[in-house]
Amino acid sequence: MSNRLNAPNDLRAFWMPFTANRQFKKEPRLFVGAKDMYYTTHDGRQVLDGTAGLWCVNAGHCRPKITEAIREQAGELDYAPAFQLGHPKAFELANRLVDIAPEGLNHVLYTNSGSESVETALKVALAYHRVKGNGSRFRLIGRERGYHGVNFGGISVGGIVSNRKMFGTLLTGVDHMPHTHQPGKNSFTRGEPEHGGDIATELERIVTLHDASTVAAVIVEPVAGSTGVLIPPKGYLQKLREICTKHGILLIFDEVITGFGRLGAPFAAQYYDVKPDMITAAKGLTNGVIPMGAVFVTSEIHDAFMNGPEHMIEFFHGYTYSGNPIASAAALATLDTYKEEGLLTRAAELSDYWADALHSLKDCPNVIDIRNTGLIGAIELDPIAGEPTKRAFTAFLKAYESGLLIRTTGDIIALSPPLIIEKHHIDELFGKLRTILQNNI
Ligand code: PXG
Repeated sequence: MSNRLNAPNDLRAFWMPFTANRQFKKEPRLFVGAKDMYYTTHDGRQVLDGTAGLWCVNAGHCRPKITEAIREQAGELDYAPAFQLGHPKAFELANRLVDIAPEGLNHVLYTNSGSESVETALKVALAYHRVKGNGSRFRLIGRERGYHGVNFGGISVGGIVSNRKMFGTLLTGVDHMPHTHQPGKNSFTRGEPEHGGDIATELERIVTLHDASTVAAVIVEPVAGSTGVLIPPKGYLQKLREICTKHGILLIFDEVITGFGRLGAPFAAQYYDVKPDMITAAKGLTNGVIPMGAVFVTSEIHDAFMNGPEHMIEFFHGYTYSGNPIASAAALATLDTYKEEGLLTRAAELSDYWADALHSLKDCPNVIDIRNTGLIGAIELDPIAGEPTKRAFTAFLKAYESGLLIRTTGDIIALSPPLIIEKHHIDELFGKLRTILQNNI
């Protein structure tokens, strides 16, 4: 039986997210199945997943334990009110999460996405200073080219122009550090670039400008993902930590992409050995299967709220689906799968092989930079004059036709496969990509 039967015949009603809707609807690309490293398309082809869906399917597709946990939970307890009531798995999960988080990040708030995790963390930061008697700390500092989801707080501290420019004044009291990309100086670096660590001192300048007493928090992605993979230069994150500590500013790592093993440690904070005051997470938390996010906070932050009359709500924030039973069950099964298969550290074992294969594309036409860390890779292409993004989008379409899923942003190809990837998949991925790039797209 052909999988074509699964194709819908009218695509108009769904206004698709971050998609060239008209191009897509002329030439639809639909997935109808997935298993481990491969998708099945509506026309019955296998496509190697070079991106773990959207950086989220870290354990690979349709893993039995996760599927079964969801099935069971749906039949046992489908929903429990999230406010003033609970269910056991949300607590069990929080304990399991804290166990793998950097030391000291002992408490978890649940959300339903990376965007909501960011909003939650920014609100915790503002409220924390207020409950500590420092209500004048209202400023939030992000970074150029940062991606923190698509809600108003996230796009305010974010630094991706096309995600911001349509949406009015955004949050007030926000400033941005410069990004760390130094083309030319750091081109074709493996791992952390040599140059640019000193860019962190720009934070000192911004803090001086506004006065530290007005600054609540700094938020950065340890590795900037969406903008096209910018690896932190040597010493950069350490320096940010120093400056924040010196001035009593909270440091938030947005680990929506880097969390759950992407770099070879559970979190980038551990990989880079820099401890933030909060971590935002989502995606790999449930292997992308069910929407769920989390914000990790230190005991110091949590405990600051635990005062006043005991019958009072301590923090006026939360979602109908915070810690949803089915999402909690999926997350627990995901953590089991990660543990049983050693996936939270697997990227460390494979990263040299990955980096060798990735950097071997250096000689392909129009490749102007290649960068990597853990199981992340980026290939920056020279834009076609007057037609930015077209070269990479063409590569994306050709890859899809040839049975390979890649992500592109601008003229950058970003790769982030499931952490179950084997060496022969890495060979298949870069073999296909070489053929595409050599054809002078
Ligand atoms: N923070 C970071 C660092 C992210 O990467 C979000 C927040 C928002 O998460 P939600 O779950 O609200 O989408 C993200 C999401 C890509 C790509 O291809 C990246 C994301 C989402 C979709 C595509 O780079 N990052």
